[in-house]
Amino acid sequence: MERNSTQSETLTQLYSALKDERDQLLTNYNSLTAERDELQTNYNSLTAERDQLQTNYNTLTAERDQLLRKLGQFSRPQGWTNFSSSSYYISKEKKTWSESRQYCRDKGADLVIINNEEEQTFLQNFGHTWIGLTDSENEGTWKWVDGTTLTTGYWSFKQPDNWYNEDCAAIQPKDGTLQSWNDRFCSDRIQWVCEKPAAVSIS
Ligand SMILES: [Ca+2]
Ligand SMILES: [Ca+2]
Ligand SMILES: [Ca+2]
Repeated sequence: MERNSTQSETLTQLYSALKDERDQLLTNYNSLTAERDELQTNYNSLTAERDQLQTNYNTLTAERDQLLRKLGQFSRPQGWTNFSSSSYYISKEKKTWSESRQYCRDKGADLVIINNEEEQTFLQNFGHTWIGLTDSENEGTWKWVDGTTLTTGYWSFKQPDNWYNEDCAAIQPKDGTLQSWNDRFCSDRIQWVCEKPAAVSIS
């Protein structure tokens, strides 16, 4: 009898200990669940915040680009201006493509040849301008003024369209930095850009 009573006490203690442990585990579980919910909420609000910031960033970038374009139109450099390894002349006058080219050649230069994205981007600052590209020799084959065939073009959407036989390329910056070329009538009178190698300065 003595033995049974001891055994029963032990079981009661064990039961009580297990019950405590279960309660503790339950408490832990509840607090972990609450923590997880909190994290989920934080995550959601951070995601929303990030999306908002991204939208703001995009708006600001677009605004900056527009301001830069306006600034470029107002602060057009006089005479020749250097960029990278070339020197550029941005005209104030307006001429046909051939007259523009002649003007450049008379100055020991030629109409601009766009060799890369940096040059293309730089040239978005000066409004509508002729560039040294034409398909007047052979319709559809665009050639630079140095005789090389066009490889990378930065044409506007649906250009060149050879609308009523347009053969000379110009920049129309409103269409976006890397898609801004349009083929126009070579007889159109617009501004132009000449390019020549920048003078090497020895210092
Ligand atoms: Ca060039
Ligand atoms: Ca054409
Ligand atoms: Ca066109």
